[in-house]
Amino acid sequence: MKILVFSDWHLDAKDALGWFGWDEKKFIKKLQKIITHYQPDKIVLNGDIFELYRYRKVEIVRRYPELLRFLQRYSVIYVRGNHDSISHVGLDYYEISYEGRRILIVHGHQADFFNGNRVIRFFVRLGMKGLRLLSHWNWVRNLYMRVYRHLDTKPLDARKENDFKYVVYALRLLDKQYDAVILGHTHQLEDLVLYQRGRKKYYLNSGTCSQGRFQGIFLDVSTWTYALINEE
Ligand SMILES: [Mn+2]
Repeated sequence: MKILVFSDWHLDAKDALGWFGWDEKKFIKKLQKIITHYQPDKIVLNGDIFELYRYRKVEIVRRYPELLRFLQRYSVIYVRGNHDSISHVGLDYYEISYEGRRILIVHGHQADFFNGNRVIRFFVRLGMKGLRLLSHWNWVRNLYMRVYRHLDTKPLDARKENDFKYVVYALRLLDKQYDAVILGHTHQLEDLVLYQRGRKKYYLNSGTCSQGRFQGIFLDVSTWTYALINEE
């Protein structure tokens, strides 16, 4: 049982506020290469794949027809994140039980007070949509890009920003319940190996494929090995 996990693509409508930053064809090529190399049984898209804070789903689907068609050739599981929590497709989390091991794949915003709160998410979405309406003004667009860039790179300096809460969240789930917990949300590719009563357990984070990054997690449940995928 082999899985590939990706998250936080933030697929957009290819406008000035877009955050995905990949040429569709190049991105498909990259995906194809990774899939050929790892031969996964399943691909899990672990949240924030669609940027629904700012766009309607149909606008995004129209802009990335080849990518979405490409994904249909594989066994793909969609898990919802905070940016696509209103999506009609997708699960809140995905669980695998295989050969005595339990794996949980969940986006991770549940660990964060602001993003985990449905009411706050509603107002953020409202604000983002409003911002988009005003984005034909240069200064609004520049302000937006500055704010978003700040938020996006923030978790890279985790020690300063106390993003330890995601590790703590994962550790709680790993205690007794799971053998591996895979999150996204922080845009920070990371791994942590721990041993509990002789069991080797993993906390993994699938990072992001936005802004020219290409990150993800490969997990082979049978051999109990994993790999961090991190390419430009
Ligand atoms: Mn998120």
